[in-house]
Amino acid sequence: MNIQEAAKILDEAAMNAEPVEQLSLDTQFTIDEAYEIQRLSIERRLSRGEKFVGLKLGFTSFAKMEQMGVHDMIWGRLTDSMLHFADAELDFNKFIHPRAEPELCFLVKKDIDREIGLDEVEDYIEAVAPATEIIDSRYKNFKFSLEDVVADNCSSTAFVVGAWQNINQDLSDLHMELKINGEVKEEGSSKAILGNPWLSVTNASRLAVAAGQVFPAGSYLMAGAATSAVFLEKGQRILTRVEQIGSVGFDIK
Ligand code: OOG
Ligand code: MG
Repeated sequence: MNIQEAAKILDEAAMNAEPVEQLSLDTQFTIDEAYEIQRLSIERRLSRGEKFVGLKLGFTSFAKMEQMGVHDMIWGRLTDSMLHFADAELDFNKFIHPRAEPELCFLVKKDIDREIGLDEVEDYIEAVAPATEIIDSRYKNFKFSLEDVVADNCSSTAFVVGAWQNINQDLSDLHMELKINGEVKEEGSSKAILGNPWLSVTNASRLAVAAGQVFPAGSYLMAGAATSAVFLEKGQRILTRVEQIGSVGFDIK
């Protein structure tokens, strides 16, 4: 397949909020090629003036792997056009079929340019915040293979970050919930994120740095969803609450 052409198709699908057929339906490509398509599609955004602001991990929880029928951790790139803060208003019409998931976001303190271990994460991370990721697969019916979703930058479209909190607390078993219009739609524990969300930092350092993607001081790392994702509709208020860490809400207009 033509990797540049694939990157263009996915980039334009995101820009126009128009879904496309899964790339894997008519051509076979490898995971390495999928990451190259992802890199090139992000290059297109950067060349239009967007800025790289961090990374996300996906399929760090069994709930998500089961929901989407895939079985491997994946990572994607975040740009400033995806970044929002508490009480943001997001425009439903900019999305194809958005879904929300409750997450934790880490703020990088020191450039992560090599694989780091669990005993080092506190030297590299400044703070943690409650966050919601909005994913919006560019593929029709939100259906994809692992290679498809990696090429599509892991369905990244937006993320909403709450107030930063100190990291000197145990993050391994915090209750997390996603509320829509005041009603709990999904709930679980931060344990669902790889058994311990700090492992998202070590895994991101392993995967991204091996692929040549450093994440600098000041960048964000979305740790992956603790629960399945929920489809969104116009007019909703979405809130992620994490025990001890706090809440973050936004509106979809
Ligand atoms: C892929 C993105 C998965 C997560 O937190 O597990 C993800 C998708 O489900 O479309 O962001
Ligand atoms: Mg996610």
